[in-house]
Amino acid sequence: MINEKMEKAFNDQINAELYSEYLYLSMKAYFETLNLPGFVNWMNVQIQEEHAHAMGMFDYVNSRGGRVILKAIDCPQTDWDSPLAVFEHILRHEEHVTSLINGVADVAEEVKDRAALSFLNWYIKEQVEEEDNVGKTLATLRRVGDDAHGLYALDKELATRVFNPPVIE
Ligand code: OFO
Repeated sequence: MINEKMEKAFNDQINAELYSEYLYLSMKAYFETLNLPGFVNWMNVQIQEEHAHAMGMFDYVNSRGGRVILKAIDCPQTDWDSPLAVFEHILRHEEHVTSLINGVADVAEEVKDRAALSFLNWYIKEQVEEEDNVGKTLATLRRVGDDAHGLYALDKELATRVFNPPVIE
């Protein structure tokens, strides 16, 4: 049976993951208006990943005899100045999510829930990958600057990203 404080930390994080999904959906809508299909595809993959992150915790809380309580999802930003501004936002957001995941792991340590800590290791490693992935695209966008050809080439590259359903255990 899961500890009450641990259950609340997971429920808060489920909300944060669903907010991430919603934020990336909003960014996808922005890229649709710019007619950049590769960026739209990248967002599509990101949306599916965030949904999988939320559902991983959803299933975990249930497997531990806990109760998932869903809350309202905050309204995401709807407009940005440029693709660069979007990726700067994503990196800031993922750094924030990393600190939230670390906070959930802190609760697991506090209540001595070793099973939850072991489960959270997957998320801790995933955040390293998320930040690295976004940081690389951000660096490319900074190099591209206002060059339309560079942006077109990056859009083609982002079009190749595929969603591989994660195995979270
Ligand atoms: Fe769920 O990793 Fe991004 O937010």
